Amino acid sequence: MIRVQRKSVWLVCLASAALWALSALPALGAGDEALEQHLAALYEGNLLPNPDFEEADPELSNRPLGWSGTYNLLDFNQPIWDDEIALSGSRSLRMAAPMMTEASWQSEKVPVKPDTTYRFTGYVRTQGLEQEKARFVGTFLVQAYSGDRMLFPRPTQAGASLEGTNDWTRVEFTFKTPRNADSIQVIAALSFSGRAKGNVWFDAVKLEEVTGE
Ligand SMILES: [Ca+2]
Repeated sequence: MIRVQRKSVWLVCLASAALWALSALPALGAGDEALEQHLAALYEGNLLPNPDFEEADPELSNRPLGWSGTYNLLDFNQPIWDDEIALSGSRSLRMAAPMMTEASWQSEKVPVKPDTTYRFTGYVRTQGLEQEKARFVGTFLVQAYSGDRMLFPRPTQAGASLEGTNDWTRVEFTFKTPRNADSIQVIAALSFSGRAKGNVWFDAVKLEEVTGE
């Protein structure tokens, strides 16, 4: 009898410890080595402007420097420079779409070398993201250009799609630029080639040349 009671006490202790551990979960990022390393080296060799979306455009103080979002009057989607939810610093890019639409944020075109391998890394968070026959939703894509001409394939490369509700998720891929490419645009997409609705956030993006790997 006494043994059983001791066992029960142990179980209660274990359950309490488990609950305490859950309530004391560290903030996102702490203990995530890949994320910590990514944030610490975010500006090292990064070709993208304003990669953590903290800096305002000096011409338009309510817009992030180097990035623009699509807005469709019919579908009421809103590109939002979010100052409440962020992975790094205090800002992120958000696309809020109450109705099915095709919408994304895009970077300026950044110069790249042709026939060269690059790596893209960024983070996505989604809330109630639903899609309708879209090729890509809730992810990042890259598109290569020769001057003003968009090169095939379109897009050049894309990350895995995220649907539904997800906490900050890493999206990473490498790609080789086409032989005649001279610039790359990064697309942070609610949806691409098809429609979606819901909320999606983007933060901490990096485009870097892959050397010596
Ligand atoms: Ca940020």
